[in-house]
Amino acid sequence: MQLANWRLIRELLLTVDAALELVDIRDPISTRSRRLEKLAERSGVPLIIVLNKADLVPISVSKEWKRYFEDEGYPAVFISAQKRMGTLVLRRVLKRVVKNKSPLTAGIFGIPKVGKSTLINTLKGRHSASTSPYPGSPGYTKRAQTFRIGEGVYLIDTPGLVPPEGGGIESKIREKPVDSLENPVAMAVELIRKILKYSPNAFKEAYGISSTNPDTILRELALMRGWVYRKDKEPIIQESAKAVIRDYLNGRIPFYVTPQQLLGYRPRLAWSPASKSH
Ligand SMILES: Nc1nc2c(ncn2[C@@H]2O[C@H](COP(=O)(O)OP(=O)(O)O)[C@@H](O)[C@H]2O)c(=O)[nH]1
Ligand SMILES: [Mg+2]
Repeated sequence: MQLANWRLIRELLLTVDAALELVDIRDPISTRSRRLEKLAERSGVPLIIVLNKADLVPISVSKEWKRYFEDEGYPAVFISAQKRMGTLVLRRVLKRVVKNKSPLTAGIFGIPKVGKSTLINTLKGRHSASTSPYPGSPGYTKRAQTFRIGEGVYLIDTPGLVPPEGGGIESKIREKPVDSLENPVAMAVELIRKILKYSPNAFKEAYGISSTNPDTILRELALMRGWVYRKDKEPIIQESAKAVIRDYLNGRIPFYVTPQQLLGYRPRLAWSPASKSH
């Protein structure tokens, strides 16, 4: 993973017409970067909140989070980069925020594991033959790649630029590749507690494990998978800890939070046909 480079991010923000901030819709507050948002604002660049992984939450929750960010003043869309859902709406909102400027270049930002690479692949897939480098300033080209995702629409990828923020468990598990995490067991225990708080049946559904004790969950998962020490057949919980973190990031453990649960805030959803809807 590359180091955060705010100078480079600032340089990129000066180059693009709009910024897409990808967040994980299962917990958008813990996966956003307020520092990026402030920097975009100071650079005068419109920033769209892109709530990704919407295939993992009920549609009503997606609508609530979209509304929550709109109430904060951001254009917001929910998508599933993996299931190719919502990408037409995203293109439409992008064109709207740049007032139909053409050609347009948007930067794609977000902390690790929110789905930036997946989104780029999905968007360029429709135009697979037409990816081409963007003739931009040479300063960022070492790290940023540009893709053409449609007629006059360019997307700049920014791999590894925006660091996780806030210091909570969502940032800790995204700071490094899972295999390099220094204390995966402690992190998995913290993650399991968070998941169970909002999703009490998560581990029953994901692994068939009914226990709600994090240590028991890790032990049982290791035994189930045959991750045991040869000598004494004791479970290797470092392995199950890493599996839990990976499965969580990949969406294999059912979990999400609502604005109401997290912030005590219930966005008012407008249902009338005249209102803006996704
Ligand atoms: N369920 C689901 N998983 C996704 C989606 N987009 C990305 N992922 C998964 O999230 C993980 C991180 O995605 P990646 O594109 O590598 O994130 P990046 O680090 O921001 O580039 C991968 O396991 C993806 O398969 C999505 O829309 N839905
Ligand atoms: Mg990536």
